[in-house]
Formats: sequence, C-alpha cells, structure tokens
Amino acid sequence: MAFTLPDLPYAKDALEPHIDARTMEIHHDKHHAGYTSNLNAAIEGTPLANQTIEEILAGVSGHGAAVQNNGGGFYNHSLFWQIMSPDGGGEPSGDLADEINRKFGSFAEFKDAFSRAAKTQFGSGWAWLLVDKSGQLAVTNTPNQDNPLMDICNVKGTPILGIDVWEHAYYLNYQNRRPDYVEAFFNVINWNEVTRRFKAAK
Ligand code: MN3
Repeated sequence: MAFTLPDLPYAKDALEPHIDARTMEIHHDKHHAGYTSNLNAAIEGTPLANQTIEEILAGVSGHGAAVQNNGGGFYNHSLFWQIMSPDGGGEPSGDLADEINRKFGSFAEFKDAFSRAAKTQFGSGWAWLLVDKSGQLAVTNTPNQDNPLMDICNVKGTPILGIDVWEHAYYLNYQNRRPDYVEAFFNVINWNEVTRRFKAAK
C-alpha cells in the first residue's frame, strides 16, 4: 500500500506574512511530494509496504538510509502542515497548558527551550515537543529527517509539535535569519491540533 501526499489543510498563502506562499508551494509540492514518492519506491515489494508509517519509523535502524530519510520526511511534513493554521498562535489552554507549566515553569520558558532547540540544530533538521515514553513532555532536536518515533533517536516518544529548520522551510523569506523564522512560527502554531495530539499520546 503506497503512501499518499496529503493536501495542505489551507491555501498556500494562508500563513502569510509568517510563511510565504512560494515557500509553501515548493515545500509541499516539491519537497514533501519527493519524500512521499521516494518512500514508496524504497518500500515497494518489501514487507514494509504493509506497515504503517509509525511502524516503519519505530524499526528504522534496520531499513537503510532511503527509508530513514524519506519515511521521516513523509511523516514530519504531514505533521508540520497540521500543527500550523492561519488561526494559530497564542498559547495553549487546559491540560496541555498545565503540563507545559509543570514541566518548563511557564509558557515563556517552554518557548525559550523550544526556540533554542530550533536555533541550535546545526544544519538541517527539526525541533520537537514530544510526549516521551514516561508520559512526560520533552523538547529535543534531530538532524535531517529524523524524529522521536525512530529507534535511533536519543529522546524517543510521540512528537506533538515540530518545526522544520531546513533552509528550504524559510530561506526565500528569511534568508539566513533562522531566529526570525522561529519567532514567526509561534504566530501560526495550531494549539488545538497540538492539544489533540497531546491527548492521543498520553
Ligand atoms: Mn521541509
């Protein structure tokens, strides 16, 4: 069973001025489409073709670089589009807000930790907020298209929020100013979707 490139859940210009339409177009239609088709090519005719993407990533250490890079790229971008929204920004409420305050001290301290993880990831990669194996919130970063679902990741768990810090995610609008992109990202975070993923992961 082949994986399918998901549609963007909003128009390509919906996240402007924070993320520009041209970046969204190339990012979704070229990069994410490429990861999806390359993943399908890598698993075709293998036992992995009958697994979910989560199952594939959980055993990724045994599947080779093509599955690791493209499987991660397929999953990460599918999550990324969902956890952004033109109606996003602000702060979470309810149980997720309580858990963030308990774990990080305050929303501001969480934002600092997540932003630091995004800004200090050397080269291409992602920063994550995840629910770890003990049910605790954690922040981490990963190189390339790795993510916390992978058995090779140091901090394992279920990602509920992620930011793509590959240059293809921001270079047209922000050039080398990754910190400005990270700051702008907070204006489009879909906390309703992050909360849904938090509850599902607990
Ligand atoms: Mn990307």
